[in-house]
Amino acid sequence: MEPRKRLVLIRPLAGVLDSVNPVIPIPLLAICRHLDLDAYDVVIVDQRFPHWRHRLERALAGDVLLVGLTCLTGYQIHFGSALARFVRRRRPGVPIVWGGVHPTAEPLQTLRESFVDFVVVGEGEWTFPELVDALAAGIEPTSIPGVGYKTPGGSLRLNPPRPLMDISGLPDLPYHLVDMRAYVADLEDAPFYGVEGARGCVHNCTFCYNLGYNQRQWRPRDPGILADNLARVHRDHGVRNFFIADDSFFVSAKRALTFARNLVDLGLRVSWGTEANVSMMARLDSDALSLLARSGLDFLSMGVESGSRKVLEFVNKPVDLDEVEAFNRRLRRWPIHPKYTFMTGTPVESKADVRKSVDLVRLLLHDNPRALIQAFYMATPYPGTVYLEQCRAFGFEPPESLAGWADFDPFAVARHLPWVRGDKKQLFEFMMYCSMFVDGKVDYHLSDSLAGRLTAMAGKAYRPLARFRFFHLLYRPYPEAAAFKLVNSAQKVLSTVVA
Ligand code: B12
Ligand code: SF4
Repeated sequence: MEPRKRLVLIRPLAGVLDSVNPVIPIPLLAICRHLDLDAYDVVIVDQRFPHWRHRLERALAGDVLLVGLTCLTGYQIHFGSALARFVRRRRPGVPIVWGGVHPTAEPLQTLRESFVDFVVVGEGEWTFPELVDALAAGIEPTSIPGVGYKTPGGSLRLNPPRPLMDISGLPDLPYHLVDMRAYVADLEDAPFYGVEGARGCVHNCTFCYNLGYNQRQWRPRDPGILADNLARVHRDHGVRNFFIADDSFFVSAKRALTFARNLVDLGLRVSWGTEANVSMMARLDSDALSLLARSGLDFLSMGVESGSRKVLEFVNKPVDLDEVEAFNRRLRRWPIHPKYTFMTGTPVESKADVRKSVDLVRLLLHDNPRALIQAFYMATPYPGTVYLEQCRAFGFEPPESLAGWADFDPFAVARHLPWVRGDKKQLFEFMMYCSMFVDGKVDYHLSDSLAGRLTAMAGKAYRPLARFRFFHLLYRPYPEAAAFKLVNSAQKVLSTVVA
């Protein structure tokens, strides 16, 4: 038998706090689902763990066929680029493949870089194995849908896109390719992200990647297969709390309830959470909500985004604020945490709009003691979104290179947004930072690691002051911002030090 060629797959760090609660590298495991593992030796290197460099160096010393990196827009570009340069220096002849949400949205810009040889656009389950086989056989991937490459003359080519997959029968991730203990060791309370229930969404909020990426098509996995997936992870790895990493879980109420019924029938003592849309949840009757609670549904992350109808209209968010208030009150009967996401910083937003969001948060937290809010992240014009085009009309100019997108993280994007200046900048940044501490989310979501516990303790101590400031919109002066900014500016420094 021929010795197996090695595929080195890297999950770059996505920020200095990214390793606090390491989430299993779903994209990298997903692309190995249909790979011939008898023919290839896969080594996954996760930069969130301290031994990553040693592991990468050892992996690169073998018979390496290619190195693959996954990348979102934002800080992960800093770290991914530094890692790709490192690989290029160590093993100049080894092809480097980039995939993920960012290379999908900006394939040609990504491919232009000297440390990128191929990009995979969209889903990689089939494209990646085909690319791997082509490279192993020394064949140019000119006819593989979803691949971008450089011609020998140096011009950039994008093959036609690959149609979206049918994921109904999608098998479990090949969990054995990572050391699962590293991802579940700290998960006493925090949920394990590592199970996919569906892809896509039927809505088209302007700021979301979905319209471009999933073309508004919602594709579910079979509810029985999904329940069995949870059962296997529970049995084999002792995981008790799950986050089902979807964009929108409850598009089909019938399927969601079948899944819940399956969990109950399996007798699993697990808890789970996922993303949901308030109006879809509000349609469910009491029997349905009771069944969900019995199946272990512990939290629902639901996008509200703003308390201002003007802002909601601008971003095309399908939210009825009266329905949100009513559903939040109704949900009190069940032991389910509603977790609302908000954002701030859109070009049409005034202080009066922000005040409406604050008032809504006060009401939601008051009416349901289990309610939590997500931090008010700065609305970010991600590539491939309609929101980016809306922002252009307000003077925003998108970056023209891969490196330019590295700052496109909610914590760093402000300097690219011409309307976020002076008083508004202070207001929006205040909302982002202060909102992290107004409820119990730091206790609820951080892992049991030392870093997680220390962050939770600091957050708890700051909470009374944060609440007072937040609900009175006391955003000037805001000296605490300096501490947050220090953490952010460490990103760039760290990315140059690590590679
Ligand atoms: C789980 C999740 C998280 C986790 C883990 C993120 C991480 N960095 O690992 C947590 C909670 C930490 C998180 C945080 C954030 N997230 Co998030 N998250 C998700 C979520 C719900 C699932 C991701 C996932 O695993 N999908 C399933 C996998 C299989 O799909 P995939 O990643 O697209 O991978 C496929 C292809 O892209 C391709 N592929 C991917 N990588 C590679 C590599 C190679 C070599 C190849 C060949 C192919 C390939 O093949 C895969 C299989 O088909 C997505 C939404 C979604 N449903 O995808 C948002 C999403 C990725 N998050 C998003 C955002 C904005 C954030 C935050 C900035 C949110 C915030 N406001 O703070 C932060 C910071 C993220 C960061 N910098 O790391 C955006 C990204 C937008 C963008 N342009 O990058 C998304 C798309 C949500 C959205 N609706 O816009 N997130
Ligand atoms: S409802 Fe959520 S997932 Fe769907 S388009 Fe809007 S933001 Fe994206």
